[in-house]
Amino acid sequence: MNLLFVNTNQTRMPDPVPPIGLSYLAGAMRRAQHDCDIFDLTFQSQFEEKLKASIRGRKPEVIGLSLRNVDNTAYPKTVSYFEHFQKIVRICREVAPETPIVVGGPAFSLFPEEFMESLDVDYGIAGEGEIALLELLEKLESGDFPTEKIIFHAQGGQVNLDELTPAWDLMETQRYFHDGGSLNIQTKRGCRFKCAYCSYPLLEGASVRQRSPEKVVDEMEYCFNEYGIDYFFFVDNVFNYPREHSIAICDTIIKRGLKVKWTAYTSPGVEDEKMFSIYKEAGCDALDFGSDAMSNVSLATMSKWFTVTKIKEASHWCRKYEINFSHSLIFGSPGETKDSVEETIANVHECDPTVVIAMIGVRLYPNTPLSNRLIKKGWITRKEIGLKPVFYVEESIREFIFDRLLEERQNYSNWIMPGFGKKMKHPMLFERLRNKGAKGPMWKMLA
Ligand code: B12
Repeated sequence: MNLLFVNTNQTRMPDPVPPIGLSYLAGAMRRAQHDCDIFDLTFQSQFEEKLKASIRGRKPEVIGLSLRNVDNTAYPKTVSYFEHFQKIVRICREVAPETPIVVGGPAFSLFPEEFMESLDVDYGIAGEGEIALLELLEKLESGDFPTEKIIFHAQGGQVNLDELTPAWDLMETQRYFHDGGSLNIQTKRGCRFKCAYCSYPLLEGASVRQRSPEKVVDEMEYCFNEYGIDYFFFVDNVFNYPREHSIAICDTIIKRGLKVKWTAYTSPGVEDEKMFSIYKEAGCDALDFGSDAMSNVSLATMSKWFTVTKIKEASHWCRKYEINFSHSLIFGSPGETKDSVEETIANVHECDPTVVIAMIGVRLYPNTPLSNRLIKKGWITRKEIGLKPVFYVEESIREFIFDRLLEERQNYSNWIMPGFGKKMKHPMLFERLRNKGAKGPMWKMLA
């Protein structure tokens, strides 16, 4: 079939993110002989007329919209992208009223019912798209229109990850690399941890499915040779779990002599000196630890499975092996007190990270253990956890926490607080740095 995918994401903070979901999806569609194109909104501020022209010119049989971010997940300066999605759907309907519109992507997968109710689209696929979309297209092609409007593929895990093939040729890959400082790649799907607030197991499934290290490094080599990409972002929820899998990838990079750098999300729970030393040898430049807190009480209430000791160790090894590192923290989780806040702040200083990314408030998503607990307690109803973002901030510290963290940010240049705008609001500076060839996550350069 003749397909047009639209990457609806225009967020450029902290960096423009190459739409890897669409890249793998289009790769899978092409393998099944579908003819695909991608209309990408990332680099287009005035896109209305161009999108219309693209639909008129291509005359797709199906339009696929990828919805990545519901909002910026930052509090208190929250930005919602819902009206932007509505506008895109309106344009598609206006130009091609008869063409089926299918939506997918992480934003949709988190709120499938809510989006289906509020967007004028025909079908939605929640979860990974490679198999589900192929099945849907087969049905549409044969005129057997499914009665179910939402197809759930979140926990399925039927996609053979060794068959993933990116379709970067359909996008401005070089521009993404220049403006964003890396190209992304995925080595596994799923997350087996049960952090109280987290949506990742809901998005990708609760068990980990791994891609063969050889295939991962084949993809890196391909991107290196084809596009000159020498800096990668591993988009896995937790790159260092399973530890052996991440090490096998590093060993393969080293064995093949691939001269690349990379960054990843990691957990301080799985680590030892050997791991960091191999990471460094394989080109690890920066790690973002999803630590969440640095007080054992707060870690426990968020159902984290590591302690402050492990966070300190991880920080120590990063410093020893000269790996840039950040700790991402969430202040205000249930049970947070002034003492736990002060303990976390003191430990941040002891860990001495390149930066600390501090968020206030826990964004609630449907079906997470935390949301279920809060619904049971009567703090919120399921219906209130919707497209309009809700953040939990522990009542007893609400007054105190904002001023306290702003004080840290004032005194220490390595405190980044996305919910307060400011520091992340220097696009000109970012642009200058990228023009000078700066690679890797922007936070590295903000300290
Ligand atoms: C890695 C990551 C990042 C990295 C990205 C680095 C990079 N170079 O790519 C960084 C740290 C930069 C980042 C930043 C942000 N992120 Co982020 N990120 C992720 C993460 C962990 C993985 C995304 C990913 O690449 N997945 C791998 C690809 C292959 O999967 P996929 O995109 O989901 O695509 C599959 C399906 O969704 C589906 N699909 C996709 N499109 C379509 C289209 C159709 C038609 C169909 C049928 C199917 C389909 O098929 C694909 C293949 O199976 C997700 C959480 C998660 N596990 O999904 C959060 C996530 C996407 N991020 C999120 C957010 C909020 C942000 C930020 C706004 C945070 C902030 N305040 O800075 C920014 C925005 C950046 C931007 N420019 O858009 C949220 C979005 C939901 C929400 N609350 O709005 C998520 C879901 C995390 C969460 N809180 O639950 N992020």
